[in-house]
Formats: sequence, structure tokens, C-alpha cells
Amino acid sequence: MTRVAITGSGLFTPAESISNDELVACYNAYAERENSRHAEAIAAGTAQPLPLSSSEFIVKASGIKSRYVVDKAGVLDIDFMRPRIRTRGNDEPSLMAEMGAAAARQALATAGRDPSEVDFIICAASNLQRPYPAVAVELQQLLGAGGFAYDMNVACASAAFGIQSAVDAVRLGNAKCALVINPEICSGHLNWRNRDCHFIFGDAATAVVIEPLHGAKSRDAFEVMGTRLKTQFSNNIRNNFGFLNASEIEARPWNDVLFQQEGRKVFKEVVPMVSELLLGHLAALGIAPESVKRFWLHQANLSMNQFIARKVLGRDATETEAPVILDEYANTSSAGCIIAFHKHHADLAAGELGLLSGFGAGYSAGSAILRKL
Ligand code: CO8
Repeated sequence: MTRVAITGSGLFTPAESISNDELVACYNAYAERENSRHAEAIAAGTAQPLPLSSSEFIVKASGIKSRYVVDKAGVLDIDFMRPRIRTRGNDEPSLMAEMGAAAARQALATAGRDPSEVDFIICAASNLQRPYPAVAVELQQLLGAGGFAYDMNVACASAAFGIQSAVDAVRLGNAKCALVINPEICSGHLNWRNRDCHFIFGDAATAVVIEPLHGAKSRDAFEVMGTRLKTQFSNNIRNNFGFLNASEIEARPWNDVLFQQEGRKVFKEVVPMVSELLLGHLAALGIAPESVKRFWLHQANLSMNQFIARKVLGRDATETEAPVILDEYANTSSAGCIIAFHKHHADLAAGELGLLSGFGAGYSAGSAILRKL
């Protein structure tokens, strides 16, 4: 069977960043204004005051210190509290495709490939800008690629699922040069007025090039030793946004069509699910966990990653072994593990092993075991 490699990665980071202090100042100003507006009802016990947020809590509970966003002014405007995105005409590139194309061009440059050599694109992300035409097909046109393209949504595990599909296609000869692109505009889908989750997400786009190992031009490539996926239904991370919202007889509250989660339950249930997946995958390939030099894990929560790495390694992982990017980027959904890979792979020596894993809503989890060439 054809041996397959990841031959390049790319990252697009929005220009603007929001610190925890800026975010908390905005949320608290909003909460205090709402509380004073409803002071009488709160005093009468018929309404609950909105709780205040704190930077200390955010760092302690999640490890997040800042996040990049596509529009800082809109998110920090207490009368708006979401990104303000210019409505583009049908003849203009969509924001998501533009971000994805920037990451893809960087990945292709590393792989030493021209966009015209690409014959398969998966746009894999938690949220897609529209149902159709597929953002992936728009990306195909923007980049000047050939072949075929489609969209895929497996929440925060989208990149891992996209990688398996692309690897399979290349292995079977259905594609020669595939791109998995993850443009994540999480700021548009986050409830910035909810104290319990307003700090969680940020925006970014990533891309990887996947092609046969034989003939690869890249000097920065990793052979894909194997991929493995798992899903298990859960309502603990959910949003009810969808095309039937307008037809539903009872209108949903505005916050029901945004991200919502039971964070504690997610933490408790996803840690064992992911650890078992990773241990099982390593065992199936006959790889001892301690021989894995790098863990590029989904970047949702620092302690969650520390728990997973500890369960897999049987000891605490160092920051070199399990690099952290969520302090700077927050949770960028599917892009997180690829950002970790993109920024923290250059020092691995030929023959060394790394493990990439994305996990999240669904629940869904995926792993790819990689060997530096
Ligand atoms: N400031 C101050 N205090 C707070 C705050 C805040 N901002 N938020 C909560 N608190 C308080 C609570 O009220 C509670 O107080 P008390 O003890 O008095 O009741 C206390 O702090 C503890 O609250 P929690 O139990 O909620 O806090 P946790 O320690 O569990 O931390 C986390 C919350 C950080 C959310 C944590 O549970 C977590 O990260 N869990 C894992 C979540 C996760 O991995 N989710 C993945 C989802 S992403 C995904 O799959 C993609 C979905 C699609 C993306 C869409 C883009 C938007």
C-alpha cells in the first residue's frame, strides 16, 4: 500500500488579540449594567443577578491567557459582544475561505507544491459559513486546485477526521496531493454574554498537505504511521443552530443556537475516552507510549491535556513533550492540535515519533501517529 506523509503545515492567525483582562472588563461592564437595569427584580428575588467573571479564574480553570479574533471591536462592544463581519457579496471570497487559503498557501510552500498540483481538499471545521456551495469547493477555486473538494464537520476533532479521510484517499490512489484545511471562526459562535464560557474560544485557520511519501519534495515531512477515530453521542457540548430553526413552531431562545456545554461533564467523560483511544492506537501499532516524543493535543483546557498525557505516559508530560498553545490562542476548535504541530515539530529528529489528537463535541476523537522523516 502507498506510504503517506504530511509534507507541510500552515497557520493563519488573525491580527487582533484580546487579553483576559480586556475580556473580563467588557463582560463585567455588561453584567453590572444588566444588574442595575434589573435591580428591582433582583431585590424582589424574581430575577438572578448576572455573576461576575475574573481573569484569575480563567487562567486557573483553563490555562487561557488571550485569544485571537477576527474582530476585536465588536466582541468588546458591550452593546454588541460578537464579531462585526462585513456582509460580502456572492462574487467575493468568504471570510472562512480567505483564512483557509492563507493557511493552505503556507502549507503548500513548505511541501514544495504548487496549488495546481492539489487534487483533493477537505474543509474540516466546527462551523461552516454556509451550507452550500461547499467552502472546500470555494477554496479549490481560490487556490487554483483541481480534482474534488468537500466540507466536513466533526467539531473540535474535525482536523483529525479530515486527516484520516485524506490519508485514506491518498493511500488508495484516489488523490495524489490532498489539503486538509481548518478555518475556525469560533468567535461567531460563542456566547460572549455567558460568564461560564465567554473566555473559551478564539479564531485561527490551519492546513496540512498530505501526499505519497514516495516523490515528496518536502524536507519537513512526517510519515503517517496510522490514524484512528472514535465517536460516542453526548449532549454535553451542543448548539441547536440549523436550517430548520426558522421553521420550528416554538422559536428557540437566542442563546440556544450558540455554543453551550456542561464543562465539568465534558472534562470527566472525554479524558478517559481520549486516553483509551490513544493507548489502544499505540498498542495496535506496537508502539510503547514512552517512545512518543511529542503529543500535539487538542487545545481546549490545560489540565485536561495534562490528565490525558499522564494517563498515556504513566507520568506527567513536560511542556516540550505536550506543547501548549491555548494560553495564547484559547480553544480554536479543530485548528488547535494543528497549531501545536505547526509550531512545535521542527526540533524532532528523523525517526522520532509524535502523536496528534483532536477531540470534542459529538463526542468525537481522533489520533494520527506520525514519524519524522
Ligand atoms: N469567572 C469566575 N468564576 C467562574 C467563571 C468565570 N468566568 N466561570 C465559572 N465560574 C465559577 C462557577 O460559578 C463555579 O462556582 P461555584 O464553585 O461557586 O459553583 C466555579 O467557578 C467552578 O465552575 P465550573 O465547575 O464550571 O468550572 P470548571 O473548573 O469546570 O472550569 C471549564 C470550566 C474551563 C469550562 C472546564 O470545565 C473545561 O474546560 N472543560 C472542558 C471543556 C471542553 O473541552 N470543551 C470542548 C468543547 S469545544 C468543541 O468540541 C468544539 C465545539 C464547537 C466549537 C464552537 C465554537 C464556539
